[in-house]
Amino acid sequence: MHVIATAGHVDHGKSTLVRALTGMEPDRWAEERRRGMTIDLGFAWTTLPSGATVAFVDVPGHERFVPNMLAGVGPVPAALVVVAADGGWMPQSAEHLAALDALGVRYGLLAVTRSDLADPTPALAQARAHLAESSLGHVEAVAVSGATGAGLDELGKALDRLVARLPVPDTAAPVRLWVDRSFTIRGSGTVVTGTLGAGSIRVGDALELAASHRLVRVRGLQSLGAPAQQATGVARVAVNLRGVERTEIRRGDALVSPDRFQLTDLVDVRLHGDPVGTLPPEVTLHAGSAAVIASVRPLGTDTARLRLSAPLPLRIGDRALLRDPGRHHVAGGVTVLDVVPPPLRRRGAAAARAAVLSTMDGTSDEAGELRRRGLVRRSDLARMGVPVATAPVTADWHADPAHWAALRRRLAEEVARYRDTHPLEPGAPVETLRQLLRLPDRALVTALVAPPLVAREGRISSGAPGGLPAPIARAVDQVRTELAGQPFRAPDSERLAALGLGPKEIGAAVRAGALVRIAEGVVLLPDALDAAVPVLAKLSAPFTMAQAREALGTTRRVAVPLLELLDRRGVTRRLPDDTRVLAHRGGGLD
Ligand SMILES: Nc1nc2c(ncn2[C@@H]2O[C@H](COP(=O)(O)OP(=O)(O)OP(=O)(O)O)[C@@H](O)[C@H]2O)c(=O)[nH]1
Ligand SMILES: [Mg+2]
Repeated sequence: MHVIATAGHVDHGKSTLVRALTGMEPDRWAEERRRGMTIDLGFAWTTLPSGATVAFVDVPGHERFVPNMLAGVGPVPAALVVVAADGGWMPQSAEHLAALDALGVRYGLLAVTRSDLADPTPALAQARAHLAESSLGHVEAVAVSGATGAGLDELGKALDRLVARLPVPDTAAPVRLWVDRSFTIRGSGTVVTGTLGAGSIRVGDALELAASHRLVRVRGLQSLGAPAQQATGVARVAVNLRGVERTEIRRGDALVSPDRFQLTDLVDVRLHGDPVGTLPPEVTLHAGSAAVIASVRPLGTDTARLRLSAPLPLRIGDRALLRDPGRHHVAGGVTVLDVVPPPLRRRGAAAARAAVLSTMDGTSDEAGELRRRGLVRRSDLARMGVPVATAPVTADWHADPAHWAALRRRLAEEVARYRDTHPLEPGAPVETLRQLLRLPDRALVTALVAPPLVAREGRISSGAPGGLPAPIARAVDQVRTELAGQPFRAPDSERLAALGLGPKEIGAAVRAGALVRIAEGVVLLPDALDAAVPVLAKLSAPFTMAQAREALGTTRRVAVPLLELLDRRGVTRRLPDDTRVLAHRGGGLD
């Protein structure tokens, strides 16, 4: 299906033409028919000679209803510009064309209507010249009469040529359905309609009410008046929603694929149209079917920051329109450059930001986005409208390579600094490092670890073996000297204190592998456990604790925990009568 919006001055024959083409009544309201004037959007559809289906969004031409017109045109990629042969180019012809131009609509067709009332040639030439200056460019033009039907066949063929040129949207794209109507159907509940630009909606889908992030369920679907299981953009769709009251959703709201759009009230944009400096401080931003007040902060010559009166689901590259409602003036179109722009706090930040924005054009730029943000989650990028092709640094985090390398250097520095200030600890805690590096996730700290750094038990250390502070290393050397020839004579607590080996120092020495602790306050050299085996092997089995203590040349303070440790390691085996044997496991202690 294709969707085309009408455009043109009031009473120039838009609705009459749609009626003649489709046999349907675009003016839905009694008041519209009574006044002979379109007030709100109308919808009608037909099959073209080729068999293609085209739906029309018929807009009002009266200047008072331009906001309605914009709500209809916003999500539609093509336009049928209507000019009356007897009216010629008029103010709303110009305003509607300015709107199409601002939105960057590139596909269009000109119909000169009421050609039974006047020679269409001058109006046609005049209108084509105006259109040629816009984003529509050089378009086909057809003279028609809604009254006599003259030119309608011609127009049908021209419409076929137009729709054949329309770009094919991505059916896998996330859904963003800008609501243009909402109503209730007895027995079904709330129904909303809109123009689906891309992606697919299926019955049963969960969608999000963008403004509130509320999940709603698609209970039923219609397209062109017929029930459907699925609708794929571009399409006119009516969505029956479960879990939402009619009063909770209205024109300007959007139904979106959950988690796929950034809801934002602050955007940086490039302006196409009036110079930024001539914009009033407040304008109306029209995006999709939404209209919100936007305060303008000029940044560069054609870039600005907009603060929106209500958040909208916007993405990088979106086109929208700025209008000064007081002056009935379309100030221009905008291309969204950034939906999560950085705050401008410091002096000179605005100028710096303008320089950055001057390099951006609203196309998805993964490398640029990473460069500007340093670190960002894949899901956040996707919400901004930037699909990610590179590999994450960890989990769903993506990093700018230069930023990542700098973080890696800083991590090494911080680990070294921590070791100097906390010599007794086995490395810097990951959480401390996360805070020092101002990282949003501990997983990033771990991901930054590269040799010679090592991560162990929630800490990062430089990994250099034997990295004991000098006083502890000296004390351990002294212990080694004193234990020479009597490896099981563990120093008593007094001796340890005299050597400066308190619990913390002993902990550090144990972690460094310089001592083994067999009980609280009882330390031996690391090879003592191995050395005990041949000594015990010389005893006749089974042996008692007293025999073992004597053979080892030590006291019960050492012998008891030492044998218990050997039991636990399966080197010795304790029998029911408290004697022991060596387990037969061929030597080694590991
Ligand atoms: N003779 C003649 N009258 C026409 C033709 N097209 C429209 N009209 C008449 O012109 C008047 C306005 O036509 P509409 O179709 O309502 O115009 P519109 O552009 O939809 O107007 P708005 O929606 O209010 O902007 C109506 O009285 C139509 O009957 C035509 O081709 N020939
Ligand atoms: Mg009309």
